[in-house]
Amino acid sequence: MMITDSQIEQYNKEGYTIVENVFSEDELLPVLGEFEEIVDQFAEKAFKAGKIKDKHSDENVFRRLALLEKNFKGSSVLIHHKGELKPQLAKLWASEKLLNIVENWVGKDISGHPVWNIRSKTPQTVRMTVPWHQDSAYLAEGAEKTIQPAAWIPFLDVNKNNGCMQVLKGGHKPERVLDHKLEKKAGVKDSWYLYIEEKNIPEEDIITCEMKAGSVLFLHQLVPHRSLENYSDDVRWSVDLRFQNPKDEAGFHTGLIDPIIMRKSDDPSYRADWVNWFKGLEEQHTKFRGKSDKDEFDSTIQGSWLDRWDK
Ligand SMILES: O=C(O)CCC(=O)C(=O)O
Repeated sequence: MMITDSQIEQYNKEGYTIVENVFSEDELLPVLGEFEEIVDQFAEKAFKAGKIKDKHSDENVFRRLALLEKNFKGSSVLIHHKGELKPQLAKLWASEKLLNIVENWVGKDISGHPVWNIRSKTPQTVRMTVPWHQDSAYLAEGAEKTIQPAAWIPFLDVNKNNGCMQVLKGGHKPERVLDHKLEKKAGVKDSWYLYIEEKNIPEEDIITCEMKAGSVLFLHQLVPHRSLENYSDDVRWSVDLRFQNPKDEAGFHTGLIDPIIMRKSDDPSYRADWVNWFKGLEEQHTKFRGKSDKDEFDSTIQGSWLDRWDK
């Protein structure tokens, strides 16, 4: 078991824990290869549509999107929203390593939650810097009662300079969803983010989570967290993947897609049915992006969580 009793305890008490070296470079590389493919496909499309003049094809996966973003603002948001789940990332998500860890909170039956993300956090990109929030605030009321740990996994070493995560130690303890506001209303153009006002974040409880690539930050669904600005030149690639027990409420507004069952306690040979789930994800994507006649380079999205707050 990769997680210790004291880390499990820390998660329960403080709302987070970091497990180091869960994934090796060899395990991360195939997923980075998929990010590369996603960026390449995007660059080809953007080039054909006349949005960019240089595809920056010779740049590596940590640089290329940063340059594309410089040439065409919104590139990274489009990639983030596309939410393209490919087989290697699916494999990592449903890996024994992650399932054996989250089993400690979720139980022996485990699903993956439809809210998951590839974060292509390009340097100094306002819409890729996530303000203080609790994950449950993005779901339907009541879902905060479901144990729903998130696994946040960086693909490069992360620190204060390149946009690592911060969590509010013990901030899940009130066991409720705090008041959230809409960034959009506060003047951040085209933002879909919710935020908790800084006055409600006690500075002395903020933990800055500097981590090595392949380590995993586990977050309780109610612990406030945010990511810092990326002041480096590289794209801070990470994923956040969520889990829960299949019998519990997912709280996913659209109702378009259920959590994907990854482990069944009564059937050790069971494997997740990714093919059908991928289809559901595509429908979900269309719905979030709004009307289907929308320009495919328009990076705005609609989200039902925006109707829950700040009325
Ligand atoms: O990766 C980030 O920048 C933010 C991630 C986050 O806030 C989340 O996973 O809920």
